[in-house]
Amino acid sequence: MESGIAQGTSQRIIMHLDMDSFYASVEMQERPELRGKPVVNGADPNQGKGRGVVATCSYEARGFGIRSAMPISQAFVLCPHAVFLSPDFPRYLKASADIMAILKAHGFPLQQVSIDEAFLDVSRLGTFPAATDLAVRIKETILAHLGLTCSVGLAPTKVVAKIASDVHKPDGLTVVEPENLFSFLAPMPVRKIPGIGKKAEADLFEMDIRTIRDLAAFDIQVLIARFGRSAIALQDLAGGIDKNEVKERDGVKSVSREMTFTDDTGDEYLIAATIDALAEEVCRNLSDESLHYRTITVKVRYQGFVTMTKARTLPHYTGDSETVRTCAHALLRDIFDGRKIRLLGIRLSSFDTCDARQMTLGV
Ligand code: TTP
Ligand code: CA
Repeated sequence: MESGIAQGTSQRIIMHLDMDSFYASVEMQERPELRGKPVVNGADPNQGKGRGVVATCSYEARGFGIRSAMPISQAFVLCPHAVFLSPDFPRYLKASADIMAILKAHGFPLQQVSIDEAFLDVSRLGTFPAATDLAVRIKETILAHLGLTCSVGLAPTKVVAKIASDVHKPDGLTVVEPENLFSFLAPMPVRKIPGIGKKAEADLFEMDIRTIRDLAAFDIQVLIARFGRSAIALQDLAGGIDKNEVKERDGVKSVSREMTFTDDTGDEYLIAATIDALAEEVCRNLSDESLHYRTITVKVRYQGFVTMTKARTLPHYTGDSETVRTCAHALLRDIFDGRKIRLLGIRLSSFDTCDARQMTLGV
């Protein structure tokens, strides 16, 4: 029995909250003169000769056709008079932590899924109107405290809540009650289903499957022959079936922060700055019990998804970010082999949960 389910009903109510143009909005909040302007956050455009990509951009910049992950040189061509800013990760990590604290304060199971995105299982509220009221209050609180807007989806499943939060961006609130679930999903392009990327979309197009309705109605045996057994889960999602629960983090035994780079990077300055920011962030709001955290683990995921971690246990851990920072840099030096890095993470944990000499390789 799931803890979040309202008594006497099996109806789940999942909230997905996603901040609007997150990095750009944090910048615009702190520099009001940028509001209303096209703001592009990412690599240096260098008058159109810059390498690297756009991390994100304001909605005004999107009006010029600029998008995340687009080459910065292309963004410059589309809107040369945009304000181009390089990312300031520590600020975004701080805003992220503040947002998650606001969400957590409501006491519902919370799963943070990225720097600016989280699920809440609010089934306990019992009805969608009550959940909608909460969503409005959360949006107001985030706006009042941080000056940032977000978009929220409410639905009976995680996947649909996530799709819903994206429908009326920015500053949206989209509610999909169970009786509207299939009519909401059916006309959407298959690409809206998380996990369906460009490649899978192209494969589905070849089979003349374009909408979620097409996918839901397609012969499952043919889908399995093409995509393997994962086709079953895929077709379930298309039919609105998704039993995934909101998984709370294990906040007692460890605390961790990770950052995925926009572009896999070998830039040692950026890597070092990210370690600094992660160390700072992972030490924020540590409670007394976290003083048991003596093991520091650094995780590096290289291009190609090979992941390495290395941990060190300190004799007397005090929880200060300087200690974590220094130790994390040393650990990184041990495992960094010059390949481009996709993701960096730092984890603090108790002695019991981690072998001090641990070194793992995984994919
Ligand atoms: P997203 O939530 O995907 O995008 P966003 O918040 O900027 O805009 P939206 O209103 O559409 O939600 O990503 C969150 C942050 O993650 C984003 O502000 C910057 C960063 N990011 C990158 O660095 N590179 C990327 O390719 C993407 C998609 C995001
Ligand atoms: Ca976002």
